[in-house]
Amino acid sequence: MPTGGTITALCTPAGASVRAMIRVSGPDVRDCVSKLFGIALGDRGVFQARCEFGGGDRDLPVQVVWYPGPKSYTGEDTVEIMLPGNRTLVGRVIDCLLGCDGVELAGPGEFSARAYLNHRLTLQQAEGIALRIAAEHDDELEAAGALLDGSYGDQCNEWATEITTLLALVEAGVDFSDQEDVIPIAPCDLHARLGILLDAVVAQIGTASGDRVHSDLPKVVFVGKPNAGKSSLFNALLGVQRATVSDQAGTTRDVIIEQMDLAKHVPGAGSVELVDLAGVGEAAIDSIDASAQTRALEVIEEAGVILWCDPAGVFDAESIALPTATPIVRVRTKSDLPLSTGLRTKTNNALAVCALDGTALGSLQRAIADAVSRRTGSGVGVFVPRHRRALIDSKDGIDAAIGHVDSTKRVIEEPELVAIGLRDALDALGELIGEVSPDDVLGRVFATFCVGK
Ligand SMILES: Nc1nc2c(ncn2[C@@H]2O[C@H](COP(=O)(O)OP(=O)(O)O)[C@@H](O)[C@H]2O)c(=O)[nH]1
Ligand SMILES: [Mg+2]
Repeated sequence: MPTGGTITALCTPAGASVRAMIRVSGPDVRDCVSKLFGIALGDRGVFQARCEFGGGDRDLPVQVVWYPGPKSYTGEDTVEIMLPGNRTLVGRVIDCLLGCDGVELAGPGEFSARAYLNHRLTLQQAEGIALRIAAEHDDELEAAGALLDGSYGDQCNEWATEITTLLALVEAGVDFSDQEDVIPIAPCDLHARLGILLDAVVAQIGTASGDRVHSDLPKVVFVGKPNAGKSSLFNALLGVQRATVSDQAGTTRDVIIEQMDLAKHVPGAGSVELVDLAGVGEAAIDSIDASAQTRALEVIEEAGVILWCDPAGVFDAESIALPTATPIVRVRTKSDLPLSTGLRTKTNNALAVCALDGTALGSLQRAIADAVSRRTGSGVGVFVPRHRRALIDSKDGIDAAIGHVDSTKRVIEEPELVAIGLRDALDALGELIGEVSPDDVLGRVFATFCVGK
């Protein structure tokens, strides 16, 4: 990472705008500003100036905001030059700046990199800035905020502290294994604390872990009364007659799962599993229907996204108990049929679709893609690949550690193996928050565990 010289770049988007901002940062800022604008920079402040181009026959009023180091974004002497957002003018001012001794064009992210190197930003805050700039959705902005205000870093630190503590206790058990009466931590306590940790990390990653899910694809589940048109819509989305459609209530009795690639219709979206179910919310017509309904309710609990199908457009929450945390897309099925008079003006925020002629199936696919991203976008780690990898590695380590703890035993039988898993988990988190030294671990042994006892 190059440091030392003075760098400059346009910080606002290229193109026409009311205002553009050019930033200059580094040791030559004072000289450069005094040469170009005739300003002697003293205390932090805002200066009105003129920038002369070429022979002095034309000049441009600019505003110069001066941030002496180290209390600037980069930690170095910095000015921000405000000028009309015109490509040619911006180009001329930057040319003038580059004409000053020691000034070069900044590389991508170089201002933030300097801020990081000068301890003005943590790595996570720098990532937060990048994420905020690139954010297209509210949840990305929220995640960027959590990186920037440090709350995400605090969270990772808490996990690392807990792992460090547990590691210390487990290693204390190894070191004092010849002393029968010394049990730093009981297997059931360790198991419980690791379980809490694992759940928290898994929630942050945004998908369930290990054997708890068979497929990583989000399950998009069709929910509604018999004859709501669920199976027809399921077939229409897949483009094949997969599920049996009939006007007889209770036709669908099995759980039918098919994969659908949303990317074909929604750029950037992934694949999902469509799950067609028996209708629920009405009295069972026979014992097979009763067990199909019970199974359906179980699947609904596990849904990633619920498509709530109702041809009447009523969406009576009393009729079906739906999980509160799952994103729901309200689908008014059979949109070719008129609504009953009283409901005609009431849309209930539902998406009106018709399985027979394909009306609004594209909108439905986009709605599904949005709901899926809401579902998986629960954690910051989801948006920053480096974090996601580190969190998954950390999760794997905790998983491995738990695998070696038998909570029914009095002592931990394979503390070395537990410790290896915890070390892996800690190393991975360490990548996010900065190194955790072995001294740290040692310190905690003596802080939390009384050897003399
Ligand atoms: N007019 C109309 N009828 C539909 C539509 N979708 C389904 N149906 C009919 O509604 C009845 C029940 O459909 P089905 O998909 O089996 O409903 P399910 O019980 O919810 O799976 C069948 O007779 C379908 O032909 C639609 O969009 N428009
Ligand atoms: Mg059906």
